[in-house]
Amino acid sequence: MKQSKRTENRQRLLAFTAGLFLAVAGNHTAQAYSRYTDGCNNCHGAFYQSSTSPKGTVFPSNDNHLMHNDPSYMGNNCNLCHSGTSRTPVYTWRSNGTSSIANDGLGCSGCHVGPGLRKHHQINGVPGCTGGCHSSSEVSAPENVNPPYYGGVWASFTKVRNAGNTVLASNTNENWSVGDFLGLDNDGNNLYDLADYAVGPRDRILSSTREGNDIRVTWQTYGGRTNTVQAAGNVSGAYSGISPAITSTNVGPVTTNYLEVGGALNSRRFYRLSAQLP
Ligand code: HEC
Ligand code: HEC
Ligand code: HEC
Ligand SMILES: [Ca+2]
Ligand SMILES: [Ca+2]
Ligand SMILES: [Ca+2]
Repeated sequence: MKQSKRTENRQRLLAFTAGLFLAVAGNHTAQAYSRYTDGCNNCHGAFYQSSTSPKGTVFPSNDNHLMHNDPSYMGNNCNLCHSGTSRTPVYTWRSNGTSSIANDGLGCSGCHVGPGLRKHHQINGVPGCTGGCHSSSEVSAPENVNPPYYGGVWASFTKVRNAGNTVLASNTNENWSVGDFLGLDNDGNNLYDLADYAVGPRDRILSSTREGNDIRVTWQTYGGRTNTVQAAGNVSGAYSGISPAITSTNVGPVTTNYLEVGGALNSRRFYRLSAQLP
């Protein structure tokens, strides 16, 4: 019984052609990821009392389910995800909802909105969400748009808030895991929260300082962003890239720099930054 279920899951994974799940009602009948156990678990583990994370996330008490439902963490109402007292199956795109908003539950897609989640998988090389039901050009809402469950009429059923989280603190907004302030990449461009240009400020050059024949350019960015330093002899250009693409690590504000060897040998030098967007 267990064995055949696992084989079925593997086959569904190989047939990763339809979408992860849909955020809106309608056309839900024959999708590939109707239930969590239709294949999400192949990569993400069992969910209930499970510590598996392909992102390397550390869950409180090593339990993804607990991070989602325990009152010390997200405190999600059971029926934001569940549909009956038997607790299984769990659907990715619907649930019973809560008693006061009966039968209006969006399930996982109340927070993990379909287009953004699919794009996040795609950009990280997880194959096949697009092609069958979902187009690779489908539009996802930007990082600062809250998914349906984030507050509003759902406010008393979850503590999750603020998709474009700017607060570097645990157990608030989107940050419920251990030791990182990474929430969700809601729009699927691989830039999280402050690092996403829809949320955090633009990159800013702080200084350009002479060191002998060289110039050190120092700038303010946000962990996760990728910049290239460009230089020109005139303020209006033409600018060309002088550094490799530099990806800043960590989360939140980061100061980084690049030394242009021989930069001070130019009679005049103007610098600017370009940001690499996916
Ligand atoms: C083939 C493997 C695979 C399958 C199947 C899969 N995922 Fe993932 N998922 C990944 C990987 C890999 C990542 C992490 C990418 C990264 O490094 O951020 C990920 C990331 C995520 C994230 C984190 C998104 C974020 O914003 O950081 C969520 C939530 C998620 N998956 C949910 C699901 C759900 C729900 C399903 C089923 C509908 C599913 N996944 C199916 C491999 C998979
Ligand atoms: C974020 C969504 C979510 C919330 C909220 C949630 N659960 Fe779950 N729960 C799941 C998923 C997904 C599974 C795994 C289902 C599967 O493997 O088929 C699960 C599994 C379970 C199981 C194990 C069922 C079994 O037979 O293996 C129990 C028991 C359970 N949940 C109880 C609860 C209770 C009680 C609450 C509220 C206090 C709750 N859950 C809140 C998503 C959730
Ligand atoms: C009320 C909002 C909410 C609901 C409903 C919800 N999630 Fe989440 N989920 C989150 C947030 C926020 C995170 C990120 C927490 C963090 O990393 O700090 C997350 C993280 C995850 C991760 C961990 C990804 C990783 O490896 O880091 C998985 C997998 C996941 N959710 C799957 C599900 C599934 C499956 C369901 C439905 C059964 C579900 N979620 C329902 C808000 C929600
Ligand atoms: Ca976010
Ligand atoms: Ca996290
Ligand atoms: Ca993003």
